[in-house]
Amino acid sequence: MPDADSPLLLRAARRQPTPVTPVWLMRQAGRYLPEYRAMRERHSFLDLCRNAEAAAEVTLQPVRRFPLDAAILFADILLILEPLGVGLEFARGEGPVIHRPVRGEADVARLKPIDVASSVGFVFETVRVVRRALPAKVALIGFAGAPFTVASYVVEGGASRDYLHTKRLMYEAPGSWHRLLEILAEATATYLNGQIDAGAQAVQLFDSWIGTLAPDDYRTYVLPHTRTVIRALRPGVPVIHFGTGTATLLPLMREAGGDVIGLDWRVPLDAGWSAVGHDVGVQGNLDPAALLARPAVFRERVKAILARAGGRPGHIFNLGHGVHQQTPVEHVQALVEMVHELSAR
Ligand code: 1CP
Repeated sequence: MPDADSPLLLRAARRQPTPVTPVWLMRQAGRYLPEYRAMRERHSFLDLCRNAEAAAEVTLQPVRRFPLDAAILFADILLILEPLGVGLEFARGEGPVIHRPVRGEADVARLKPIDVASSVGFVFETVRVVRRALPAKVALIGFAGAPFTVASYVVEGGASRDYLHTKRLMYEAPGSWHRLLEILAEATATYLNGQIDAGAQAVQLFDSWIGTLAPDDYRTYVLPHTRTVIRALRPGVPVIHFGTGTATLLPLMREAGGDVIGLDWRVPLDAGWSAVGHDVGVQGNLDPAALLARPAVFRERVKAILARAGGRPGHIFNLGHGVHQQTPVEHVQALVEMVHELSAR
């Protein structure tokens, strides 16, 4: 497709000029939307993910309401863990639980190989269904968890605050740690390439919890594996590399790879962009909590973020992390419209 006809999000990811700044929101499909809650009354979360028609419907819900520049596939970063044999469950109201966490060398040695095509093939079907239904100007973003963030669930058994089991394995049994991350990196690359082959036009790698690490540990225990994933991806498809709490990690994340680095709200966008270098794009970075305030209040913050981007090609507007469940739907509507209005050039 000639660049002038390609979706704004893809042009911005390639650092080409766009008439307005493209915008999408992490967790734009989800519990703040009444139509999502209605679907969840009839299906469990895993059923929604496994049923391509239902997952496609949820993916499209926010795109029907708001003038978004991208849809993000409805799935989860942990789906890829089902075949590992660790006992993944999305418990009601509690988030993900892993019943047999991987804590030591023997646990790593016991892991089953991940056969991506047979275990998460339904995700590729969702991508095909969504792409057929989506207007040409709206890009479809595929995604996966980065090896560290996915490993943190495998080792902790669920969400965590201090990542103590994860860090103990990493420091005490580095051979097993690297083996675990190699298994995840290989499966993740296959998984993302499968999404790309099915029609995903860009992919985001979520390293949401990487901010718990100091830069030296990131360099030693994580960077090589994230780099393996990114280098294995089909050329020409933009990669967005996102994490939170990353102010001190940004140059290393950039070294690991990505055409666009996702910034959380704790770093001023211009400082973050300087830290990663202006030869990559940036995505972000409104505090998702700002959407709980009136639109007139967050409008000033949107203006400030756009001012920090300075009209430079390569900015994709997003929140600094996912939409909170308590967010009023009208505020999301106002945000998406406001980004286009205030960034028109
Ligand atoms: O109860 C429900 O309805 C399920 C809640 C839910 C949803 C809507 C979960 C369980 N996952 C999802 C969808 C999801 N997860 C998407 C869909 C697309 C979109 O953004 O609209 C995406 C991209 C994810 C990715 C994901 N899952 C991440 C990385 C992004 C992030 O938020 O940092 C992580 C860490 C997960 C794990 C996970 N899955 C579900 C929950 C509640 C969590 C987080 C748990 C925790 O805090 O550790």
